[in-house]
Amino acid sequence: MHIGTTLTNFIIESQRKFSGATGEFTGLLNDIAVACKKISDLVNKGDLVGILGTAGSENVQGEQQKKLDVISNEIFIEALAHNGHVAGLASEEMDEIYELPKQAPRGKYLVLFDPLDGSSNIDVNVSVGTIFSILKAPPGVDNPSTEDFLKPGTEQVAAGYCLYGPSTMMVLTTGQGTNMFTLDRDFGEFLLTHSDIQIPEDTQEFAVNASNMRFWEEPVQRYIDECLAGKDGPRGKDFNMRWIASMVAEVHRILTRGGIFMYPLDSKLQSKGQTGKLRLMYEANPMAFIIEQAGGAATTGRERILSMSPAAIHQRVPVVLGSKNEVDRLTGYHH
Ligand code: AHM
Ligand code: MG
Repeated sequence: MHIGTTLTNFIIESQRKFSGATGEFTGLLNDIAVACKKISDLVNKGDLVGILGTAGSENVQGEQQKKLDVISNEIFIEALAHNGHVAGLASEEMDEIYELPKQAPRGKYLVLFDPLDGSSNIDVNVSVGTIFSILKAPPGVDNPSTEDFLKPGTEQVAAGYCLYGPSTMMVLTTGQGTNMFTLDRDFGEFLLTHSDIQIPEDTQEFAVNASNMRFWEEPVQRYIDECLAGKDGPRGKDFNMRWIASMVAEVHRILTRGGIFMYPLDSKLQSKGQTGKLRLMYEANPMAFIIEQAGGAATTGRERILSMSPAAIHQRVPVVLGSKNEVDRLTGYHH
């Protein structure tokens, strides 16, 4: 597809190959793009429209002030629940899966999303993003159950994220490579700006929250120690480090110039009864799909993320993803 084509046109063209395509998928991605454009607009306006700050606080009229991640969640539901493209929704911001209103037409997809990932960055004007994962809904079921959402990542029909950075970008995979679109604000369309991204297999850049170092497991300690030892150590090269604390921005950097990102299991998380920091269904799975489709790898350190059998909507998993040779090395250290 030629650079500059619109997201909508790109999807229509790629759907043409499927004889059974009804246009519903195109409609769904359009709904998602609309939601992301609205969130992008709010993120850009920031303090001008009073949407920063924590939920629970009150404005001068005594009204509840909403945090941007709550508003983003509402924007997503509003954009998706009434158009007949989905049968159910699940979000980081909702404890239970979202059942569509009775009168809303049902569609054949399920969407899981993190409406605003990296929320700790909102108030300091650093990049945040939206992550989404699309699954097939069970046919003929009006109100899919939680179990219907609990499918391994290999069953994702599509996955993507929208990065609200200096420019707003949508990155999408439908299982035929990973493509990047940039929002042209003048005419409100996402335009294809990079097609078929390939992540370099090797890298000299890692991303990890190093303040957790003393809580890591031995294989992660070893891997990072070796990177830090630089040219004179076993790796024989110097490494650079980045940590934005926004997974979307981190993954975007890796797609652009390679690198390894990890949020490994650590004893601090374990002491809180957590099996990782990031969530499998709407963070790890969609990002793993995008990364694999760009030639990278994504594991928990022990197993491939996309092959995991999920047990709960908000299940947490350790995440290691990015340049293939580095992910393989760290995964090898765990075995
Ligand atoms: P969130 O969904 O509450 O925003 O948390 C997920 C984010 C990721 O984007 C990022 O990689 C990580 O949490 C940052 O964690 P930390 O605060 O330990 O740096
Ligand atoms: Mg998140």
